[in-house]
Amino acid sequence: MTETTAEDQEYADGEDFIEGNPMANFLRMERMPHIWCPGCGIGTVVTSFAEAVKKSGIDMDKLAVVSGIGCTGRVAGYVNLDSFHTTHGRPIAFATGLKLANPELKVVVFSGDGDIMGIGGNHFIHAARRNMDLIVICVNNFTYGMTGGQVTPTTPKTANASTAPHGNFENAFSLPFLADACGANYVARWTSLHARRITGSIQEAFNKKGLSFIEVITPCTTLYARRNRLGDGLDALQYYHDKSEIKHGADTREVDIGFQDKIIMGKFVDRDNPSFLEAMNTQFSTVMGDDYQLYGKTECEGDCGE
Ligand SMILES: Cc1ncc(C[n+]2csc(CCOP(=O)(O)OP(=O)(O)O)c2C)c(N)n1
Ligand code: SF4
Ligand SMILES: [Mg+2]
Repeated sequence: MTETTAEDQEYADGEDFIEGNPMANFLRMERMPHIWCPGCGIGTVVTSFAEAVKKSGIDMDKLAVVSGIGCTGRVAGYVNLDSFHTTHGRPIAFATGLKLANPELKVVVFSGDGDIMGIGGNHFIHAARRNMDLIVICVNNFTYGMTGGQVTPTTPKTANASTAPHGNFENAFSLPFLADACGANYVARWTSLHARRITGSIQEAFNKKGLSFIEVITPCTTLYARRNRLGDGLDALQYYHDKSEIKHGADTREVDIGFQDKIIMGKFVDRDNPSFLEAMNTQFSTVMGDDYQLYGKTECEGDCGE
């Protein structure tokens, strides 16, 4: 049993705390066990997220998680927050509505590569273009895990998939490049081996305005790894260990990932361009002057019109 630290105890909010499981207050324990396969990395990303929530001291009543459909989409059902398990491809659209209806909320989209970059790709590029005040965590396992291992927009070239039995020949999206090019304020990539780095990035993202995008490369052991004869979850972590390199500030045009090739990771983009809410307040204040009441004041601290 894990030892309970003073920090855990403090976080635990009294009686609800289940001794020995420092994550118990963060999770809907009644929904355990989860559905994820042995060696799957999604749980690691959830733990890193929980750590970030804990360390940042963010008010959990002001934090919401939105997922689409897929193995990663299940996250929304397991976190003990206001959370929404929406339709496949639509979590960013849903999250945008949530944020604009209640700008006080920190809204986190937590979903898969197929969900956010395949069917939901259009929502992603426009949210990034608008620099919408959202945190988007994309669990990139290079496949449609839940539905049987089909090719996604991030499947590396030559990799085998159920819809590419002779190897994928399509170009893959490089997600950090896409996010950067579309206008996101913060862009980072890690693998699930780099759990503390993921936590650090999420903590940073909590303090950013505009769109923060965090990609986490993590194995789908059951469909992607098995089909490509890459071993189990531990073998995936070994690959991440051997082939990853941290390059903060790297040019996102140069961070694409080939099959079992090197993985460049780090914080690539950290800028403070006006977020959607800031830009809206600036424009409307300029046009309407004192007749305009700033919307979502916490976002712009009352000086958006300057
Ligand atoms: C509109 C719609 N299209 C297709 C599906 C079927 N579907 C459910 S989950 C999924 C794949 C999810 O893949 P990804 O987002 O990468 O998540 P993962 O399972 O890999 O974590 C698909 C295609 C659906 N539920 N709804
Ligand atoms: S099918 Fe893949 S992504 Fe889904 S839980 Fe299993 S290992 Fe994880
Ligand atoms: Mg996926």
